[in-house]
Amino acid sequence: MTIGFYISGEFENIMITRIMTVNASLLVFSLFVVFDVSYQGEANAVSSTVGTGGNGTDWDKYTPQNVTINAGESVTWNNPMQVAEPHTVTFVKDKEMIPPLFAPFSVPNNTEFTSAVPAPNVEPSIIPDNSNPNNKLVIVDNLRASAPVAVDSSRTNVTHLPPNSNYTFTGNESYVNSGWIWPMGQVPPGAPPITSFTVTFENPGTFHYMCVIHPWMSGTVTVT
Ligand SMILES: [Cu+2]
Repeated sequence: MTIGFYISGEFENIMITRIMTVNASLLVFSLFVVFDVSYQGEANAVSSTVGTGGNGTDWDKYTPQNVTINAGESVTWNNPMQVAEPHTVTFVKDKEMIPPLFAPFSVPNNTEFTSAVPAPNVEPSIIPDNSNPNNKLVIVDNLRASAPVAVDSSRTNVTHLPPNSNYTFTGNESYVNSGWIWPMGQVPPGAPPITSFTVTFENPGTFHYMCVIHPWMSGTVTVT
């Protein structure tokens, strides 16, 4: 890797994207190993169940893709896949709120990173911070993409939800995410144990959602 790559801002962005992509699995695994999470009970009032992903050609679809319910009812998403591929259920009010899976954060140059997992082949992604010579950039998992979270309409109030949440959705939120939903029994060691997400819809409307891992996956909930 040469310093020359980082002179142009555009090249830097390309490199960041590339590094983020290449190191995606490794970083996620590392972070999941040190996550400290707790369980919440499954929701009891459920009126619809939607599969996130399936098998064969349905692996990147929500089934059913569109559901219609009454206000006050709930939808529960699970992951019926036979391989350990996660999906998310993510309501995004506008495109700016689509979260990157990884993001660079600036830290002082003397910041040291010590691996917290016994695996021998891990290393943080660190590149120069061209906007501040005293700092460097470390590329980390974006919690907003990987964990259950809700952000209000002002984008300033962030609520971190427990795994397998039952979230009550008003429809005004700028962002609501399930976190990575794994198939039952296939949550990787140390990952947040998320195998479902339940949303209770308070108000009528048509609500679109997507998967942040596979952004071409989409579905709708129509509340009458
Ligand atoms: Cu997906």
